[in-house]
Amino acid sequence: MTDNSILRLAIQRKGRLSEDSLSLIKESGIKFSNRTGKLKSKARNFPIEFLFLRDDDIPDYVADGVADIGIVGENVALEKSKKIDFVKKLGFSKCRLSLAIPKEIDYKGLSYFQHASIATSYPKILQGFLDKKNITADIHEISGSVEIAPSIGLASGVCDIVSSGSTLLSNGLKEVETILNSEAIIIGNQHLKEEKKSILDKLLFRIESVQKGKNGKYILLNAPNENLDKIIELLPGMRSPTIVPLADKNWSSIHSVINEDEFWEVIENLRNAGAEGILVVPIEKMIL
Ligand code: PRT
Ligand code: ZN
Repeated sequence: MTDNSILRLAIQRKGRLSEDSLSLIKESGIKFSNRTGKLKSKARNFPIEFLFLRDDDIPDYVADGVADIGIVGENVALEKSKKIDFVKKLGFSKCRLSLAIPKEIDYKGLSYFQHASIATSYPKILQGFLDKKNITADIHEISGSVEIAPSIGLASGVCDIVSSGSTLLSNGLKEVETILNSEAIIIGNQHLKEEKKSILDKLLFRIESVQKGKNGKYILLNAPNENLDKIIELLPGMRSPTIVPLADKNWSSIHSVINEDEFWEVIENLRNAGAEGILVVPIEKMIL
């Protein structure tokens, strides 16, 4: 009988997802032993158990309920097309699934792939894309080294994962269409018991706090009192900024939180509004 008081999380054992998945768990304050070679581990201070698996197997295990949730790339979750929930995007292991062709070909559009052969490890996602575009192609499913297929005469194009693009380049290929943008996600079993759901909610709350902390910066600055209103307007903050009087009674210190994305623009505007001694510090976690 399964133990409903513990949530089972499947993580990639070794590969591109492993390190960031484990860091996220650690940053969420969950402690566990992670000796290499171990296939299972229980957290010491949170009702969670880890299963370390090959990423391709994780959607199956989650669909079957052997694991309750798992961390995989969206590319793998979609290709396996299992009955699973897409619970949360995690923002790491970003890559794209793209179509690529020999670089000397003058590419004029998707019609290049009409009746062509395409090598890929992602036949389902590719078929779905081609169907939508009314293209009929011959899909060759291969499990690895997809990018060499054109040079050995196996296919006239490939559909593969691209990150920096250097693998395509070194195999004489160029990227011509993006089919999917992917990142790591949490997938979940569709029939989680209430008890497990509430553990998952606690975990998600922690993960969100870590993510918000990463996006936010704590900012401290000094401003002349006559410009305070103008400066406060420039700072979105969590609710409203903290204002502390300085020894010089014409000046105040302002503390707030700003978003990483708008960081440089805000700083520039603050300086123009007379802010001085601007200090920006990272936030470890942010609870809203
Ligand atoms: O052993 P296991 O089956 O668990 O691992 P795996 O070898 O199948 O997967 P792994 O660890 O390579 O990748 C896990 C996940 O990381 C993938 O499913 C993607 O979601 C994500 N990811 C991010 C990538 C890449 N970046 C990536 N660059 N997965 C693969 N690649 C490969 C790609 O296949 C190609 O060969 O890297 C090459 C391209 O990289 P660039 O930088 O040269 O473009
Ligand atoms: Zn794999």
